[in-house]
Parts: sequence; structure tokens; C-alpha cells
Amino acid sequence: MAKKNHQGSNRGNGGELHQTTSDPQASLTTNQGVAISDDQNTLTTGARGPQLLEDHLMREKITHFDHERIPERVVHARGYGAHGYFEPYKSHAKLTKAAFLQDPQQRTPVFVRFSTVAGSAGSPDTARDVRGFAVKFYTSEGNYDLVGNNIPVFFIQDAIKFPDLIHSVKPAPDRDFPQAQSAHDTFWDFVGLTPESMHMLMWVMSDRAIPRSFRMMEGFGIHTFRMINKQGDATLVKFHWRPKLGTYSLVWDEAVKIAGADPDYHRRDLWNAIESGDYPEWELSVQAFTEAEAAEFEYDVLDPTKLIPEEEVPLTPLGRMVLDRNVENFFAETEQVAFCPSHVVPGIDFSNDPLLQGRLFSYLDTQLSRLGSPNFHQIPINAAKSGVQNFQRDGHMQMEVPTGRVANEPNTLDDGSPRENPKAGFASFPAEEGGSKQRIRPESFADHYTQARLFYHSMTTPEQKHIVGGLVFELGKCKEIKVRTRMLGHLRNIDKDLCAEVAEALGMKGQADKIKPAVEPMNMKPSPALSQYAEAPDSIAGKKIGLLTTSGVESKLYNALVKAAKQESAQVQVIAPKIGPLETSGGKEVEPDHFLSGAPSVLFDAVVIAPADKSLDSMPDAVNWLRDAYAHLKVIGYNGNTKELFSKAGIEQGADEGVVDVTEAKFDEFVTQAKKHRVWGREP
Ligand code: HDE
Repeated sequence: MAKKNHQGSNRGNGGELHQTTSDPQASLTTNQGVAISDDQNTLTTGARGPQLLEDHLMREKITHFDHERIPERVVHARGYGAHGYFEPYKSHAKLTKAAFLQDPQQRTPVFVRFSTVAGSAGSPDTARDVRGFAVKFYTSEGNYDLVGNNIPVFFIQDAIKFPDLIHSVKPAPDRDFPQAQSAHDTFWDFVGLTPESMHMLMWVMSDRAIPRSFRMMEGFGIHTFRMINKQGDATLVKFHWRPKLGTYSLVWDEAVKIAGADPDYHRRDLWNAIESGDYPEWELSVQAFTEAEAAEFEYDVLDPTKLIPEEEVPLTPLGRMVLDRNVENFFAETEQVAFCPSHVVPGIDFSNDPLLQGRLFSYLDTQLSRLGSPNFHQIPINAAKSGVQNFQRDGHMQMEVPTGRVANEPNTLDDGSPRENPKAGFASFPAEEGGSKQRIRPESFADHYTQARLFYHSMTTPEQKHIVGGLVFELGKCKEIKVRTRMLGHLRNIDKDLCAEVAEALGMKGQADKIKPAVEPMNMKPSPALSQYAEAPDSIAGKKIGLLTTSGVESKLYNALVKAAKQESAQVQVIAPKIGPLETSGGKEVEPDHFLSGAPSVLFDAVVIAPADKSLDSMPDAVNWLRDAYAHLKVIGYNGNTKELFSKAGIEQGADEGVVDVTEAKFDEFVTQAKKHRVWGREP
């Protein structure tokens, strides 16, 4: 016989825990609002008898669960979002009439989603890939979406090639691997046959494709857009986001190991920073130029595989964006947010960039299958805060109840009906266009190597080495010899030494295909602004210092490190062999943030190893911790108890300027070195 619980409902004989309430406000309900008496057991005939089809409570719950997933984004499936605001520094009325760029007192709410491109929604954050940088401005004139990437150029010049590009980088359709990787034959076969990709490939093989943090990433609108002012004058612009913390990257081996140690590395980093009130900030700028100036450049501003060096057209800062609020619910907000480059406001308009024009079609279209309804704009995260009034009606999941007899415009039956507004409404810039219909790439798009060379030549030596390393890794993963020799041929057109270094490392010296460029590449003046490290700020703001220690850690040292980090707006995390609380020499209890085997040194930007005794010496995890920190070019502080540990790791104390003795609890030198981000001289 089933027993009755205190509410009188049937309950199993096993004495299971039922978390019940008698408060109607706190009761679980069905989706129809009916209170549920038992959420642990399905309705059966007899305690051990068959389940009843009648059990509408169980069926409703399971049915909803069965349909919880929606299709992931066909690209940029893995992403993370946050809320914030944008405020202009001053009025930019000369450039644009867009309301959100007029008044420094006016904050515009924003929602941002960062993403990788190739991997599925569950793939690791640190894969080598382009990062999406999509911003939705909820302006007083409707939503404006600036849907950009962290790299200022793209692989292809015409949207019709996008499905091919993406199919080539996604897992091969027969075997469904590799996941979140461009290091495979189909990708390199395709891009090798697509010379316009060469410039972007240089970026993707560089450190830019393994960012340290979303907070330390630039963003770019890529295409040339137009800004239109009140007088109707147009200025061409390219959008740039600059992170306040500086632009930093991981090293490759670190990125690979983080993928296992913390696949959520980037989302955790953003979430933690916002939760702790350390709000990330970016500056929005434009490169602004006229049609006449554009005509003088050596490349076509409609070609999305080209950039304009900042030394040629400097940035005009417009304002700043701060992200200060995490989402309440990942699915409702980050997953359901729908960005579309076609979402523009009066004062911003498109150019004829053929990639942009294709995107203007694609995003609205993809939302229909991803979100399942033309009413996706009603989902709270997508809803314009300035309101929506029109006669579009019905459709799946209509959430509103439009009133009135009339659903057409013009009409004379409803005086309250909205009408078109020639004064304030969006009107396209009346660009003069003409010509015959054709499918043809402009001659002015034909130079595929000059800017790839510009990028390579603008890098510092370590950055160049990383590009070589990236290419060797990726091409080494390609099984087809013809794929490799073809790519070597392209590399030779970019830079002979680059080609020679990659060929040498692959063991394929002299095997580059001969590829005749459509247009002979030129030598442009190097642009230091393209390098992350040529002009990087000396800073550890927003970064993490890992302190590996044991119980009895010297209080003076611990306090001095915490103080030094705080002064630089960095964070200290304590790693100990065990997760239980430890005591400092002064008797203070410290909760370690991590236990040793759960937090390899790849998770920190700089490390201090200061145990109270020699117990770490016999722990292989501790030896690896140190060895990895050294190999990943990190600044390492150490105390007197670490001699044996260093010797086991094969590292000399004081081996270089980045291995710093902190025994006396003096962290000045450690901080000075850590601010340089990495000890580049340590690289082979
Ligand atoms: Fe996208 N892209 N894209 N893309 N893209 C999508 O829209 C597309 C391109 C970018 O966080 C899709 O909502 C085409 C360039 C970001 O939700 C889809 C072409 C740039 C995001 C789509 C491009 C981007 C997307 C898939 C070639 C940088 C993620 C899901 C013409 C300027 C937005 C979705 C988010 C997402 C199409 C190329 C950025 C299928 C056809 C260039 C940041 O519509």
C-alpha cells in the first residue's frame, strides 16, 4: 500500500525525500498554472504497476523537455553575451544623424555576444578561430546591430562563397570530425584554391585567433559603411572597437591545454569579471574618409579582404561601451538574441561591398529557421526598446494582441494608425548606380597578396614566429600533399622567407607550387598598429596571478602579493595541493581558489610559487605547473623553498629576467616583468 504524505498525496514506499510546500505562491505549477502535488513520481496503477497515459503532468513536463533545444547557429554557435551601455564622448552630428551618437549625456543600452565561428555550441572557447563581436544597440530610433569580428578582414569577397567556406571548415560530412578546427584538408584545400583568403589567413594563423580574453580583444565592422548627417552628406567609415585592457593573446600550447583544463575559459572570464564589478570597456572609433579619398587608395574599400592602415586614415574615437551586467538566463538572452547587419538606424547606411550585401539577406533568413518564427523580434532580448508599430500580423508564436479592425496602410478607418514618416524614417542614401548586369569580380579586388604581406611585415619577431608555427601546425595536419604544396606556393607570393621557414619545418623544402598572382604584389609600408605587441600597454590590469603554495604560507609574502596585484587591478588566485582551507604563517585562514590538479598554470597570466615547505617537490603536478608556466613564457616568482622543484622542472632560478626571486616579499620586479605580458626571449 502506498503511504500518504502530509499533503495527502501518494508517495513511494522507499521514503524518498519530497520537498513540499503548502504556500500556493511557492507551489510548482503546470504551464497552465495548476499547482502540482507530486513532482517525483509518475502516476501508476498500483505501486509497482504500469504507468498511465492519463498522467498529463508527466507528459507536459517531458514534452517540454523534449523540445528544449533549438537549432544552434549554423556559424558562431559557441558564444557568450552580456549587457551594458554605450555613451558617445561628444556629438558626432557632423558625421551622422544617428541619435545614439549625438549626446554624451545619453546612454544607449547594448547587448553584446562574443563567439567562435567554426565550433558547435559545446566546443572549447580557446580553439584557433575568428571571434565574433556582435553588438546590439537599443537606440531611441530602433535597434542598430554592429555585427563584427575580432579580425578586420574576411576570407572571401563575395557572399556566394560563404557556404563553401563554412562547409570546408566544419567537420567533414562523412566522418564528422574534426570539431572546432581549421587544421584539416577540406579547409586548406578550399582556401588554397581561393587566393583572396590569403590576407585573412595571415590573421587567423596569428595570435589574434587565440585571444587571452573577450575583454582583451579588438572588434571590427570589416565592411565599409556610410554615415549620413542631417544635411544628407555621406562619409565612408570603418568601425573599430578597442579594449581598454589592451589586446592580448594566449600561446598555442596554452590554448590547447586550456581547451581541456577549462573549455569555458572565455565565458568564465567574462562572467567573473562582470560579477566582481570589474566591467570591461571598449572604445568605438571609425576611420572616416570621403568617396574621393577612397578613390585614391591603392585598394578598393568595397573589398572586405583589405583594410586601411591606421597610419593612412587614423581612428576617430566616437564613444565607449561598458559591459556591466551578466545575463539572467543564457538561453532566453544569449541564445535567442538575433543579430542582423540589416538592422540599421537613420544616419548609418550600407556600401556595395558584395560580402555585406549578401549578409543583409542571410541573417534575417537564418533567424527564421533558428528561432522558428517571423516574430523573433518580440523575444525580449530582441525587442526594440523604442517600440514597434506596424501592420505585420500573425505567424507562429505571435506574442502580442494587436487591437483594432484595420491591418493595412494607408487607411481612413482608424485615425490612430501609424503612418510612414518621410522626415524621421530611414531613407537609403541616394547613391548613383549604373552598369550592365553581370557576374564578375571587379579588377580592383584582384590583388590578393599585398596586404597579406603587409600584415606579416608589420608583426614583431615573436608574432611572425607564431604565424609560422600556426601554419606548420595546420598544414602538418593536412594529409594531402597537394594541399600543402599549393599553400606553400601562396606563402611564397606573400613572403619568400615565410614560405621557406614553413617548408623547412614541414620537411618540404623546395616543394612550393608555382602560383602566378593575378596582380603582382606590392610592398606597403609596415603598419605597427596591426601588431598586438609593438605598441602593447605595459599592464596586468584584468589579468590573473596564480599563487601556488601550501599551508603555512608566509603572511608577509601573501599580503604583499595581494596588495601589489590590487594596485595594478589584477587578481590573485591561490592554488594549494588540497581545496580545504589553509593557514598562513600568521594564523589567517585562506580558502584556496583551486586545488593543484584542478588548476594547471595555463589558467594564469603570471605565477608565483611560494610553498611553506618542500612538499611540492614530490608532486608531479607541481613540477608540470612550473614547467608549463616557463614554457608558456610566463613571469615566475619563487621563494627559497623551491630549489628542488625548479631542478626537477629543469629550470634554473634566475634563468632570465622573468624568473624572479620574491623571497623577501618584494614584488616590484615581478610586477614590472609581468606587465610585459610574456618573456618573449624565452622562445626558441
Ligand atoms: Fe556572419 N553569419 N556571415 N559574418 N556572423 C551569422 O547569423 C554570414 C560574416 C558574424 O552572436 C549567421 O544569427 C554570411 C562576416 C557574427 O549571434 C548567418 C557571411 C562577419 C555572427 C551569417 C557572413 C560576420 C554571425 C549565423 C558572408 C564579420 C554571430 C547565425 C557574406 C563582419 C552573431 C546568425 C551572434 C552569424 C551569415 C560573414 C560576423 C548564417 C552569409 C564578414 C559576429 O546569418
